[in-house]
Amino acid sequence: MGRRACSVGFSIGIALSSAACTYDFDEPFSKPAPGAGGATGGSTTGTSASGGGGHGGEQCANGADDDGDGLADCADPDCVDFECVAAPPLGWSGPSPFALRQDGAQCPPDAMPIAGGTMPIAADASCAPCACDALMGGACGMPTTDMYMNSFCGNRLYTTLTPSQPNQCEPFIAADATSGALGADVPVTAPPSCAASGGALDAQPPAFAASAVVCATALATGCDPGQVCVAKAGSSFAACIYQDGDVAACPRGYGQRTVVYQGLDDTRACSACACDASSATCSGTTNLYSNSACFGGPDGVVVHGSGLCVPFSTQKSQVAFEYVPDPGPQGSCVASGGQVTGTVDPLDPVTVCCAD
Ligand SMILES: [Ca+2]
Ligand SMILES: [Ca+2]
Repeated sequence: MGRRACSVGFSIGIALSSAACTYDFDEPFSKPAPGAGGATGGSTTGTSASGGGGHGGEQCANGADDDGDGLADCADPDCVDFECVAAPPLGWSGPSPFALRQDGAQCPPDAMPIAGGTMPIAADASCAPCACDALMGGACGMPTTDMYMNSFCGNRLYTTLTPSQPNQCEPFIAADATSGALGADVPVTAPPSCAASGGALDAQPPAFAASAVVCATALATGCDPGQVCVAKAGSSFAACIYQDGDVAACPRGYGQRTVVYQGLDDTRACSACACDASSATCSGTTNLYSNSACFGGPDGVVVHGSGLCVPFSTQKSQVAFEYVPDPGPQGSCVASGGQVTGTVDPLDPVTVCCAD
């Protein structure tokens, strides 16, 4: 049995594609809803970037004048932890505080964290071995027996016996020179099957090598043209600009490049277990009698498929044979499958470029 493809994402309002199921990661980062960040005000980590709520009730990254003094965000002197800086190059957002491997780091209230991590860890995965139950079903056909005119079943074929049904005495007219019998293989007329089991995936949940968070403050306002209102980076954060996608080169002055992925697509699974019953065989014997009623013990016993020529010398023309099948088909299945397929791939990259 396989495992569904899964995606793991952080709840940041960005839809993840092909998310057949979702892992719940412990979310180490604050996630204030846009415009409602004041609810988490005060849960700081003592960095200068954490005081998003200004003095006097002004929230500093929501684009609004919250305390009614006519000044919004960076324009409001209450927002001591925010500042106006030169706007980033075209196509980039920020600068915003960025933390890498800073578990528990809190973004300023009203910031919209872009949380994720760097490259995924190649977690171990294995499949339980595939196994096959005993053979079920199938059917065997009637084997022929060739009667030869010499005792070593050479090329002097006299006749071929074909039973009409098993366990039935069937007379035939023997030639005087009949002296050897060779039984053909018993055919498998309907292949049997086996129930497969095993193949379950045993895998560690996917994880990032390092967690990361960008404290996006894209809504903040209150600066002159050509500038943007941003949270000041602190000791736990670097000042960085960012852009959706995996951008190969960072702008001048922001040369520290990190690609943050916002989710992981886990398509690991096990290939289906299968059972091959093609090696199953049928068997049986044909008893040869020197009378036409299969009376008494047989005068020759042909084991089908053995390749052994059975002496059967008779001067009587009225003889008989009886095919006695073994239960079948018999044998065992060969299991296959149970191989790990799929990968863990990062989703939704954001390129973060931090100041040199
Ligand atoms: Ca505000
Ligand atoms: Ca204000």
